[in-house]
Amino acid sequence: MKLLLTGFEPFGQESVNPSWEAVKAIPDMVEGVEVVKVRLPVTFKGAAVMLEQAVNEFRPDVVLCVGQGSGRSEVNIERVAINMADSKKPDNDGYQPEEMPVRAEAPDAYFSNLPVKRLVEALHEAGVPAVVSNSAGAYVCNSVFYTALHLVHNKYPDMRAGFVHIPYLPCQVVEKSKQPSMATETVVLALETILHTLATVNHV
Ligand code: PCA
Repeated sequence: MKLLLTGFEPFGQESVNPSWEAVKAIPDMVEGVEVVKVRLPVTFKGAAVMLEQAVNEFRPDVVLCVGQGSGRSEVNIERVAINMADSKKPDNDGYQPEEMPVRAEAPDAYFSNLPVKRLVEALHEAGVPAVVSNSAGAYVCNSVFYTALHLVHNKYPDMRAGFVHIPYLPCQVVEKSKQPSMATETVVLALETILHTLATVNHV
């Protein structure tokens, strides 16, 4: 199996993005799974282009994108990507879309074709707090998730694609009262558990 695993650069006031910290810690080969890692920009246009290029180049069996989910307290396995870019803050290019489609003349939404509930169960068995999430937001993460599923529906029907939002790192919440966080080692365990589950569970 070949896995394209993506994380993001930092954005907003942050100097680190927990998604890239965890993604870069995953070995290039895990239990016979070849892992290709890509760090995406937090830009609506650039991230989608880079993701599509990486998929075209590496032809992965699975694309798993990981992003910082500010305020989230568990690993969130996202169920649905919406065709909506609507941002309260500019991206790292200074671009701030309002109610724009991610892709023109494309469906309103796509469901992840990963076994989201099975992944949450596997994470619980591994001792990692995790839930299925029904919204990936309408910022860059959702756009990347939608782009991956658009590629599944239009170009690579055998590819599987999913998105995982993770909490802040502890170092990011030192001065953010009551904000949840999760250590990189726990997120790494979560990603390895997801990988193991996808490599061993065929179709759910
Ligand atoms: N989280 C943002 C974009 C990049 C990231 O790590 C989001 O949830 O859209």
